[in-house]
Amino acid sequence: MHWDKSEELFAKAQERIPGGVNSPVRAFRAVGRHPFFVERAQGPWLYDADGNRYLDYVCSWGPGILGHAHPRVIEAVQKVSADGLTFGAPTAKEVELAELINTCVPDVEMVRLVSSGTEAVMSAVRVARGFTGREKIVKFAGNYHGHSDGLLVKAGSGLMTQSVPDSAGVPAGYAASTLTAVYNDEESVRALFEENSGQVAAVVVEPVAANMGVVPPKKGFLEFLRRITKEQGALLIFDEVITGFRLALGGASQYTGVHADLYTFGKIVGGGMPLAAYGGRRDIMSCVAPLGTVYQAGTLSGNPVAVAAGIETLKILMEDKGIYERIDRRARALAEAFRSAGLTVNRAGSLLSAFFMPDFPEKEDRVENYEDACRCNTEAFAAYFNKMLEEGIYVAPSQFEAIFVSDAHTDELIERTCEALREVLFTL
Ligand code: KE4
Repeated sequence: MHWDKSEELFAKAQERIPGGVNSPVRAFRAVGRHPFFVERAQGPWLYDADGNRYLDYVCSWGPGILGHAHPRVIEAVQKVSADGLTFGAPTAKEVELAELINTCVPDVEMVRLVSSGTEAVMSAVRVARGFTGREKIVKFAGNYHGHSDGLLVKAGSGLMTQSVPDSAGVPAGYAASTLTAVYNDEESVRALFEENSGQVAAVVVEPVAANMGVVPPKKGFLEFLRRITKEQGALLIFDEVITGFRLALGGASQYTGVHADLYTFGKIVGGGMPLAAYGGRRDIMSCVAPLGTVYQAGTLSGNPVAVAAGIETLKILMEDKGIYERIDRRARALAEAFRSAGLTVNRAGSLLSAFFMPDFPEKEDRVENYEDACRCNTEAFAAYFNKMLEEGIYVAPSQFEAIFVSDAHTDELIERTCEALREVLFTL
């Protein structure tokens, strides 16, 4: 493979765009190489500017559950675009998408469409504060909820203290209202509530974590979060930007049986277009302006083109629920191939991560929280990533991202991937 055209584009891109990319992870810095520039995609395939073809397991970080450029979604977008791209006024299609979301996730009695996952989570947190009249938010180390100031934080020094900014430009004051607990550690949550009794507006959690690599909740953990938030008068927010419509048509509440008060969605709900959403209990969402006093707005919220992509995607998922059995089965086959090579694998449905732990391949290990995940051998991961790319297989360019299986990854392609994995992993 060669990447001359991508190199040329990357040099130009870096002149005008910070790091040459519009989102940091795309710069491939974690895997020690320059990014390829994508020209087009179809089904499970990405094609780059040099004509290289890759089997895509990033799926644009999740939206691509149907594979790229699904004909029905493309047709819906083309058709609706001809009638205008944006009106800044309500449309029937927004109501249709809101009703489809409620059909899939009945807990979402009312929903607000926005343009990114960041905006969805930022808004849900503001609503939780407005509804409860409380200020503090509990999040978990290793969970990512977008780049709003109050959520770009990490655990402060020492135990159970306030969080500190995890980015330049975030005022300490913003971070101070966010408390950071340990994923899968009930005691760390209990202690924060005891230390901040009556002050916690909400716990925001990835019901299956996928931003420290995939880390599923331990048995009883989500049920515990549901109980303690109810006891403490705080809300439970499921950040389902990744898990929504992926773990099941009904997302994490269907997959785990645990029901939150507010949910955020992104990625799949927009069918690959810039559309996300937050919603939940009617009494809580009734706080949102103009109905209530919590302000949230957006010029392109509910954009008709994005809504058309979202509607068509959800309709396809609703019509063919066999999709979930297929993508889960294929992800299971991949997980087994990684495990047979001695990697530590976490999987939830069609989401999985293979961790290069220090004892790889001698001993299998466990990754149950951010601290475990940080023990990974990122150099070994980078070597694996680059060898897989040479094989024409594109996995996420970071140990702390997930592998996403789509319905376009046929059984034959999965088998081909497992063969490549075995070859690559045994030569590492
Ligand atoms: P966006 O603002 O990137 O649409 O969504 C933020 C977000 C919120 N919540 C969760 C659970 C998320 O995973 C994300 C974004 N996911 C990352 C990938 N892990 C997006 C990729 C990127 O940052 O370029």
